[in-house]
Amino acid sequence: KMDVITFGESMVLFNPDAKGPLRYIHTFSKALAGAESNVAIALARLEHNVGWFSKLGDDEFGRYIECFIRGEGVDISRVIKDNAKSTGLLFKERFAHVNPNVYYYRKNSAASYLSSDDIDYEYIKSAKILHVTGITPALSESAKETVIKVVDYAKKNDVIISFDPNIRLKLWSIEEAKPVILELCKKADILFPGIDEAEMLLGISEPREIIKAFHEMGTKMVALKLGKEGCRVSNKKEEYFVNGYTVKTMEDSVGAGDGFAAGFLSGLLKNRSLKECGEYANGVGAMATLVKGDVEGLPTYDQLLTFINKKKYVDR
Ligand code: KDG
Repeated sequence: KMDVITFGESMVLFNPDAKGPLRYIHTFSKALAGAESNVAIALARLEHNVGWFSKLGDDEFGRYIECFIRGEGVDISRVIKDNAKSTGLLFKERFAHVNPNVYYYRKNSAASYLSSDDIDYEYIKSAKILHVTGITPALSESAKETVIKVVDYAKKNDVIISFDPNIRLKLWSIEEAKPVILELCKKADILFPGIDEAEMLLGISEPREIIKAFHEMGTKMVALKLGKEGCRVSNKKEEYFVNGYTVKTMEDSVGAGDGFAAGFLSGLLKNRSLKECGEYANGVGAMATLVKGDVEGLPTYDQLLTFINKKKYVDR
């Protein structure tokens, strides 16, 4: 049985080698981006059985993505190739005073043509947990329909639904996003909202009230991300605030949320207490920010335990 299956668009990320407006940038480093594959890679490093899929162009960028994700030990057997479409790209633009700015080149990408006919439903059924994000329904009508259909199917077959709202206002407006994301929040067994996202969705900013509102909607477990403060986790019966870990130099905040989700899911799969799941989540999220790139900083299980002070660090 697969521990976690996830799907969603992965893209080739071009990271500028210097700060400043892209028109003055001459060199970029190639890397991998995509919220769902970030979660898959994080979970694979934490020793879980994970599958990820998407629709890729039959091009060099698609092959790069496949090789990278397969190389991390993730099952990519359900990846679909579309030889008439291209793999999506994204460019980051870095400045000293704000989070990185992102330019997407993903309109009409292969992944945006993902449709419910592409899905291997037996594969979905073979997972303990299905993880999806609010990025996929923003890509196209067919991608939106696919996420909803797969979630409904998984739910009917007793697969646990994990959902990260991941609201991307460069892909759709809050008016378009809100009803779709809220529908998915209701279906979720485990939900990973950021505090700002919760505010956009519910119009509430107090963590306890946010959690109460999501539970009333039907969500069983909520791990509310509070940035560097940490998180508040609840399963209706128990609720805790879990302190975050301070990092001295944050290299790249992108990917922290995906690390957080993976850390939490890993804790659940390892039968840890709710509070420990929150600690794993905070730990993996913080470690993701230590290295430039979405996935390069993600820890192995041993590295995570050392970071959260549950294991002694041996340097030589
Ligand atoms: O969570 C990180 C993602 O946002 C990043 O990898 C790019 O998937 C991406 C997106 O759609 O924004």
